[in-house]
Amino acid sequence: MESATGVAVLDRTGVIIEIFSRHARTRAAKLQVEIAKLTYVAPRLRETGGNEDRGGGGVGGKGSGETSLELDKRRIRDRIKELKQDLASISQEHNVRRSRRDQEISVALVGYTNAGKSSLMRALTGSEVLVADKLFATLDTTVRLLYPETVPKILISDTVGFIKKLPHDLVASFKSTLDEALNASLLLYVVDSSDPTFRSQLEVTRSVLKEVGAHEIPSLLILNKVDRLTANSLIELKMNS
Ligand SMILES: Nc1nc2c(ncn2[C@@H]2O[C@H](COP(=O)(O)OP(=O)(O)OP(=O)(O)O)[C@@H](O)[C@H]2O)c(=O)[nH]1
Ligand SMILES: [Mg+2]
Repeated sequence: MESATGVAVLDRTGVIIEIFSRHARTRAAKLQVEIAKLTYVAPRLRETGGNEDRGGGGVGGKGSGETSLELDKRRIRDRIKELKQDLASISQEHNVRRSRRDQEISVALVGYTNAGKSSLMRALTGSEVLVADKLFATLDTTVRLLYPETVPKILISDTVGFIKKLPHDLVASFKSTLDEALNASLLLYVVDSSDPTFRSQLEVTRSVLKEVGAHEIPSLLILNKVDRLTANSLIELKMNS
């Protein structure tokens, strides 16, 4: 396909990493995208038996003057190690901030990508987080106070959306999402109720969170985008959920 079309051909994981890459703005997001690319590319080097030019760019980030496969692999390993150290120091800062917030009541918005988590974040906190009709618009968790302010104060966190059939440990932002969720006093599972597959999307979110034990945390189901439903399907939804 690549030689016939002259463009890079990616599999599902490759496409998702590429989307992440295009949306990455912060240092943490960029670091983890590079780690994911390299982690994903390294085993593929073995499969294809070489590091030939991939034409249209895409996932790769090949350096110049790489000659042998072994050398490439060693360089990739070294680079991944270096990037992970950088990222670890950033997550350390996040952990310190999170532990300072330990005494506070916190609510985490979790759910499938594009469900409307950031829109709800805006509505609850009045903050200007990015909302977009895209997969993975949000790549970093954001924490803001519920507004108007309450006593005691309540913190709301917007997190990275999940998606089916993705090895979630490939991209570190999922780890910070999971940490955020684990630390929350309440989870709001946001679903796009106008999507016919919302039940299976909810299941993806639930099962990923269950893996880290976050299913023990009290939660509410938020049926979002009900304005897109017909009156009848809304009634049906109310009866069946
Ligand atoms: N019709 C309708 N659209 C909505 C609603 N809530 C959000 N949207 C739209 O859905 C799209 C995705 O919204 P976001 O809030 O960015 O979704 P998200 O869950 O944060 O998505 P990611 O950060 O990409 O995982 C945007 O185009 C929103 O304007 C709603 O209640 N009704
Ligand atoms: Mg978002």
